[in-house]
Amino acid sequence: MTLFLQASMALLAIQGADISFTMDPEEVAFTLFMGEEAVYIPGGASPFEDGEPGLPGVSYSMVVPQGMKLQTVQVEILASEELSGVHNVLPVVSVPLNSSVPEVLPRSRSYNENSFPADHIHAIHTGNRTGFRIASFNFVPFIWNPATGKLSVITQARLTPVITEATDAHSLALTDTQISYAAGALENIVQNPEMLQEFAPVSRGSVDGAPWVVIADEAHETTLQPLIDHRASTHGSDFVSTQWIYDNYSGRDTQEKIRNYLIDAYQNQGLVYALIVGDFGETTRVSGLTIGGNTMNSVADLYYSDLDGDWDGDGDNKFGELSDGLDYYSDIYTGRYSTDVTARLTTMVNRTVAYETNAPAGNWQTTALLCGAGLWPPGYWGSFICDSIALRIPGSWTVHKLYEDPSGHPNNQIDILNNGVSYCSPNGHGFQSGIYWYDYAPTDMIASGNYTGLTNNDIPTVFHSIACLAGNIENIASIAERLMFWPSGGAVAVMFNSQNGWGAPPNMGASEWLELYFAISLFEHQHYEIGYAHSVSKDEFKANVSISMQNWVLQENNLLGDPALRFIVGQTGIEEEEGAAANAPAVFSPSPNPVAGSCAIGYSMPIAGNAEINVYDVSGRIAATVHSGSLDAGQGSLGFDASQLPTGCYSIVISSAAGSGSAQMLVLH
Ligand SMILES: [Ca+2]
Ligand SMILES: [Ca+2]
Ligand SMILES: [Ca+2]
Repeated sequence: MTLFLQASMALLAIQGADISFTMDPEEVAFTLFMGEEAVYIPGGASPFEDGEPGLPGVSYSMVVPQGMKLQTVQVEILASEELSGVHNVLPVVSVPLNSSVPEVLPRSRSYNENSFPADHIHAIHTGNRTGFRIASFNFVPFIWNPATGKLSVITQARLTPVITEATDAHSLALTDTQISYAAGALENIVQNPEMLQEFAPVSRGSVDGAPWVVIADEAHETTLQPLIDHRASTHGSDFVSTQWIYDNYSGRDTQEKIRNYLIDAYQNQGLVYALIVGDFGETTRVSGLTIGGNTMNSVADLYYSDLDGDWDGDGDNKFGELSDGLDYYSDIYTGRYSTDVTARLTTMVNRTVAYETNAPAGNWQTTALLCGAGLWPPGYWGSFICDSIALRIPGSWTVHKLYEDPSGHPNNQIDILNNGVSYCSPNGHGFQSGIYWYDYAPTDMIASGNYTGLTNNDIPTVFHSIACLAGNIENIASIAERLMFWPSGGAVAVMFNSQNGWGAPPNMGASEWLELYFAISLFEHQHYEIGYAHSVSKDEFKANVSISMQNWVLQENNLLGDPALRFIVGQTGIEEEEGAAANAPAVFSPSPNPVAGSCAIGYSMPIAGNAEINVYDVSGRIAATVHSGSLDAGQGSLGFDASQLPTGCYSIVISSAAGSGSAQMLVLH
């Protein structure tokens, strides 16, 4: 009865928490693409499938009481406003990052109707995140008549989430460590973090089981022993052989036996991290996820992180399908050493342990490398996502930006990596053999043709990319694997895709969103354990964005490396210190604001130095550069002409070696 009472009180708390939606019509912005209009709102993405009108929506997520789920969301439209003009809304189009944009865009029957969308609420979802119940939905605040082109925006609405008992929900008792780790992630994700404590799973305090395990063939135990010993001191560790698992756990195949062991250890022994050793084969789950005629047929290690259900809800022995009822929220943190070769495993073990115990000091710890190839020139570039990531990296860091444009690209990325880079985001066209620039030679970005030049073994890099196939471990040695096992240098962790990465030009595609959320998780939320940052980035993406090909991207982006690996910055405590913040520059909203033509942008520099002032649009792209070069200490003002910028909401960002600051600008024409 206690449980029922608690749920009832919580139900009231949630139902009292109506969401008051407001939107300034001036925040709606448009970009022409292939003769049609892409529609933007701040933080928005279109939740519709390919061929549907690409009107954007905003997502909301919340923690709900144990045993409950989000049933529906009632919408009361309080005000709307018709936008001027006739609007020709671009359909949603998902494009693999190594393919061309189709010349004729898909177009659904919705274009023949008189009102779209039929429903403003989409993507209602509830899942289990380490015992917490997380609910989310997407609200599309538009009414469009494809026949007339009239477009209205809902400017004010009341959204009422209605929760109900979930018959399939199970209650777990988890350890304090498991619960606090999950709560720490969810604080930044849900709209009601003040309810996390009340709606938490039951605590069982602590248990005897090790929070960190490595799963491997028993033949590898000796090779792994230095890492097992190291993790004994950092987290508490255990070696679990695949032979023991296969003998003691049931399942349809070796993969399911491993997962059933993980479920048992998670529910009963306080498991938090699992490092799985093995190349493509008996330890890798191949996903049968099919979306829009594409089947993944590649490795999805999320199978071992999201431990709800059996990933084959429809019972057809194909895993990870839309019909299989996945909730996509990680319950533990997993990573993989993708090898069965002792020498390669030795390299990974030694590099991981040395990274955490013996890494040299130096500027490499706060240096990032962002590479952006032409994705769909001349209109869409990998530099867009790189610029969005750069905004999330602390201003005190050194950020190398190597960007391709129609005249070519820089080609010193291997030298920069060898000089020392703790985080690298190489964004280009991917295949198993590497990630490539567009077609301006030389085309190797990080690929089989140049990775052997890496000599950064004592200062290895964490990689994350949107590229296609670069993390396909089915291949004998994809570039992700080569970066991990190349003995002279490369990576200490790699997060690449096992199948196609997906874009949605001219908007950010699903792969770019995940890439951005990883940067937010690592740099802004300072989740310095790589496996944790990787899982949390997926949780945050799932909870707060709804977009075509999202589930695909969540399955295919796998971590090669130890999930408990501590990012170098998290080891040494280099963070945004108060002293640095006091010296950080500031920028102010322009005068006048809103602005149609010329304006003045004020700034403040506590110390003299080089600074950049850029204007970013809502998707994080640089729309204009106001200043680049030295500025004296003190307050000043710069002229800026906004007449070339489309109507919309922009961020003005000042960054210098001492830090960064931002302000908002509204452009109205
Ligand atoms: Ca299935
Ligand atoms: Ca889950
Ligand atoms: Ca392989």
